[in-house]
Amino acid sequence: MSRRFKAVLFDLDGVLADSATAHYAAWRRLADELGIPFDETINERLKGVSRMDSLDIILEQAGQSYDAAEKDRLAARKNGYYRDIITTLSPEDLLPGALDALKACRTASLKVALASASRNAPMLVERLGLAPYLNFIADASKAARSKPAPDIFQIAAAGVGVPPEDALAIEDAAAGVKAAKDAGCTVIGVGDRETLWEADHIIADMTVFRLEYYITGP
Ligand code: B16
Ligand code: MG
Repeated sequence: MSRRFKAVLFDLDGVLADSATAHYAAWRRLADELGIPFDETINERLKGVSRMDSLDIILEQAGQSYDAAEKDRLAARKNGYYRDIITTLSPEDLLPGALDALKACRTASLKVALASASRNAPMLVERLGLAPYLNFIADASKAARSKPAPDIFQIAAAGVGVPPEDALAIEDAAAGVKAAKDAGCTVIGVGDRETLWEADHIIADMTVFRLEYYITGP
């Protein structure tokens, strides 16, 4: 699958940063406070999915319904718990292999964009010291629709001036893989094939990412 890609579009949570564990801890705290069952299987469905859609998935297990104002308050509460955790992050919390992947892209003179469903992406970029490696940040605040809609990847590709067909996307979530595929990108799934079956290629984690495997010469 080696091609002359011109850009690499990185997902954030679960690809560059270990913030998925922070999301899990924050949702778990909220679910425990509400007495709602929550486990790893439900958590997997939240990956790459927007905050409000994630809340709806969690509330499927609740024995009562919540109106829109209550849901807004619950989402804000979870986001407060999440932000408390991520304020403690530093460049040391980049996932293993992530920094090497970013550096390899820069060395190969590829455009690099972030394609994240998180409204907290700018804060994570700052905490993790990612700005010097990114040409463009596409996050939920720039897109009308969140993943699995293709918008965030289309915006990321446009942001670096590259057609999605010439971009390699790297994603850890089923919703994100679908978004990137529907945008027209070639997609590397980081995780397991069973969950990320729609990806063009699967790697277990970023430590085994080798840019030269995907990029042909000039
Ligand atoms: P926030 P990504 C996604 O980020 C997360 O994977 C997902 O679990 C989260 O619900 C979503 O961001 C929204 O995050 O509440 O911070 O706006 O993987 O697309 O970088
Ligand atoms: Mg992700």
